[in-house]
Amino acid sequence: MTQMLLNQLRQICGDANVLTHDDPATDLSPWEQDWRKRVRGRALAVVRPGNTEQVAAVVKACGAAGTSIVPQGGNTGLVVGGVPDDSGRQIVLSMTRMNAVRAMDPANLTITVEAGCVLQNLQAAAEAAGFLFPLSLGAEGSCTIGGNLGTNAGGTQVVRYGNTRELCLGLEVVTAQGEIWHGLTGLRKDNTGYDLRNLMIGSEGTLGIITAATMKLYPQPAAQLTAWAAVPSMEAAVQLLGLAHQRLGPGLTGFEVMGQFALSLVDKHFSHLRVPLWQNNPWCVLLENSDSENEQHARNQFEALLEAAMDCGCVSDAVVAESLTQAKGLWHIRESITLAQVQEGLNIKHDISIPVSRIPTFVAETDALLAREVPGVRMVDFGHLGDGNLHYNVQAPEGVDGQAFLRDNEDRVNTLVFDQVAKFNGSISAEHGVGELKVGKLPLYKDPAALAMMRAVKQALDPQNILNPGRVLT
Ligand code: FAD
Ligand code: 2HG
Ligand code: ZN
Repeated sequence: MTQMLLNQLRQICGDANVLTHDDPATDLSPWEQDWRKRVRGRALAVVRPGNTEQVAAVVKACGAAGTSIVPQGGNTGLVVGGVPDDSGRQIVLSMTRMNAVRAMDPANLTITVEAGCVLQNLQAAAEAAGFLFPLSLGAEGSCTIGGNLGTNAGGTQVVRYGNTRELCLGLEVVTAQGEIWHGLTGLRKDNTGYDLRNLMIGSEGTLGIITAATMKLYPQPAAQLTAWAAVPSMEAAVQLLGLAHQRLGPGLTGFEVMGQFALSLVDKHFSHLRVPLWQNNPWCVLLENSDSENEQHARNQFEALLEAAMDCGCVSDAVVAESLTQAKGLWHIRESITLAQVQEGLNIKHDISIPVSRIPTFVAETDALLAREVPGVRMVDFGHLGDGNLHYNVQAPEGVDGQAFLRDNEDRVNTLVFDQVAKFNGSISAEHGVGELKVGKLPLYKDPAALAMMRAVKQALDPQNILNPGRVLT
């Protein structure tokens, strides 16, 4: 039966695009291991379709054989959602060969790309045509638009442009039955029934396989400036955010907060990056101003904002990047925190959202609870403060082995943090998704009526449970 399925898959996609463990020269670990190296699965095969019809035929063949499918893009997900389990019976459907830009419609301000298109290539295609595709995140050199849609990724421009969902106008999807939904309309208005596009986005490969998407384009800003500000407290950071909204309006395209310990890890592991102002300040903020007039206008606005912020005491020191290279350098420091944390050792990640106004109290209270529960624990706090989204990550105490720390503490640390998140009316996953990592916790924190509707949707669209089983819902 298994051999019959593999033969069918080879007929559909070609021998070279069905990789199995039978060939000792083929290393499947890039598809079987998650980015954080927390889980190593074992696939029956890695299948790499080249077009939508092949995806549909693969799904039909797998459905007939009762074999489940794990869709995968760049495999940069952080919640164990895109790698197979260890049964050796699932196939990984790698979308990376489907990476074409299919169409550009400048008048409609849209671009249509295949799901395996790497985010950076989509940004570059938009730029080459004189437009901006604003989705931006640290993994943009390897994540794909299919994975971004699958997880409804956020990133650093959400404060102005929204999550991936807000950037999408149409989808092409292969259903669990192997049918093709041709939904690449590019329409900004369409009230003909249930919103299937938004249902698919953020479903983490459990409801359908996204094969292509029509995404929104924006005019490029006339000028873009970046500032790095030291702030004396999280309260001050929130105050600065309010001022930035007031003074910059829609020009505010990025507002990131970074805690001192998070920056110290970048300094320790990537000392060549020259992190500014971190040593004497508990928090730093990275702000971006995208101006529709010109650079001088942007600079004047920024300087006026920082002056006002210093007057009211919410900024203690600041630098404004003098060039694009300097600005990129500042962003690179911000995007290096995740990698610096990897260098420091295994850690417990929390990707949470809380109403912005309540973040300072949340952090103060939860830091104190954690310090009492796990003495010596080191907090790697950073993230998208403009969206109320914190990466509230917990690193083992100095000198404690990461593996042992996770084994002894992960569950109770998660429970402590998630209980606090619930108390503050927040979400236990702001932008990374649920995957397998949070699937056990979701029923404890999601509204029961919402959870029941989610189960009903899954049952209706994928009654055989062949699309990414065990992720999002169990
Ligand atoms: P994968 O990891 O391959 O898959 C992710 C999920 O989507 C899986 O459940 C998979 O089954 C599903 N999927 C993949 N392709 C499809 C498809 N075609 N159809 C249906 N389902 C599919 N996330 C943020 O939101 N904001 C950030 O700022 C951010 N920064 C990151 C920085 C780093 C250094 C890293 C490593 C990750 C970061 N992420 C961030 C997490 C990650 O979610 C994103 O990188 C990205 O959205 C995942 O895309 P991918 O192509 O790698 O997807
Ligand atoms: C980011 O904002 C990513 O850099 C990764 O979402 C967050 O490493 C993390 O916890
Ligand atoms: Zn993030």
